[in-house]
Amino acid sequence: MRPVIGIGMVGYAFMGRIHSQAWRSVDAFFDLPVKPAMVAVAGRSAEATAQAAEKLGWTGAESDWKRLLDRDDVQIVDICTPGDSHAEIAVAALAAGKHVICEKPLANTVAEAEAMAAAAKEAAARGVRSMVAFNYRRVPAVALARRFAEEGMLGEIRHVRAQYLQDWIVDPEFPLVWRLQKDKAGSGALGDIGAHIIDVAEFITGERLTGVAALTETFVKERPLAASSAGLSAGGGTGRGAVTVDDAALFIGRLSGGGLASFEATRFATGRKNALRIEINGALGSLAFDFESMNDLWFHDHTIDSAEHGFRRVQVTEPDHPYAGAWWPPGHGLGYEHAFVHEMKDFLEAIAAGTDPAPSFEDGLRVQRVLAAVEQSAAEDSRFITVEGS
Ligand code: SOE
Repeated sequence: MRPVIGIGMVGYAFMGRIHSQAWRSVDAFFDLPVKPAMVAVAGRSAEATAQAAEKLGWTGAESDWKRLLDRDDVQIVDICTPGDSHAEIAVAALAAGKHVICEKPLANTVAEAEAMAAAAKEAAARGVRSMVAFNYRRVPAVALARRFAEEGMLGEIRHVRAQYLQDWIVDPEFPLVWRLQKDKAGSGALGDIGAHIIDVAEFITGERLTGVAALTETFVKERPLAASSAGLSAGGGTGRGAVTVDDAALFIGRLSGGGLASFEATRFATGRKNALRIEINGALGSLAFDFESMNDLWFHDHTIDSAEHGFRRVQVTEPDHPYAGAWWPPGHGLGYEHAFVHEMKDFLEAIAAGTDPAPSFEDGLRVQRVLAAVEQSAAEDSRFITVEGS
């Protein structure tokens, strides 16, 4: 009999739904050393939380997240709330001896992220683990890209070209949901989706962004107040309010290995739905990935005869590819939700092995420092800003 590990999740909107799906599936597809139990979900309204628990597969419901910390049957706290509550919940949960997985970006400010990283370090000394949920690292093609880079197939990295393009708020009448409010979300496209491409770039290359110069813009400055919101759809109410975050962020940067990088995060790329794209050019070869074709990784081997040069499509659906073998027969492919299952698998395995999972809160703090440097640069006429701690 494997030991049971109880999970308490905070928040049940878009991220809570997908984390629930991951917790429901992970034990069915991976051979885990522990058995996850979906003990309880916490939210503010008792009635709505009970309904969410029933729908999403949680045994219990709590109308105050603090009650999860008092429960002996909860060993993991999974934070799926907007960024303004991450620090408070994570620090309290770690102090209560709960392992913590927290949605990205880690926090809304560098100060909050520092407090979380310090709490995580102190907790790790007591065997309590923490992880920030940068899910795209665990898309098989992205994990394979890292493997290629680690194996030296790219050689010295000269360029990273990363984009995260969405278009869900192009309509100026789309309401002012929490992701468009600085006090709730910290920043806009920058923190929400720019954070992902910073993490993916650093993950694949194993390098750090050491400094940036940036431009940000808010194209639609005022929107209808939100009457309701679910996932990325929302209904407008009466009255209007100011958009207090960026709609788009562009920045260039230097990599710790000497390469140059460019990043673009926008919610105004009409026709691009969830295009997380990255191309990396090394001295020996290049990689290209686009989440809109997430089962493909494109690889160019620059060491072969130039007559055969060109990008080759690797279909990342085979048993030898990261995570893929646990799922369907070769060639059948995966979707958005699978990376979250992989995240839970790796987190549970690290807890059982007594090792620190990645990305750590320290990694989340580093991304936060890049976000802060981008904001500072944009506020100072694109002045080049050195990333703190790099
Ligand atoms: C909204 O922009 C969002 O849901 C992000 O918050 C997620 O992190 C990303 O995976 C998809 O887009």
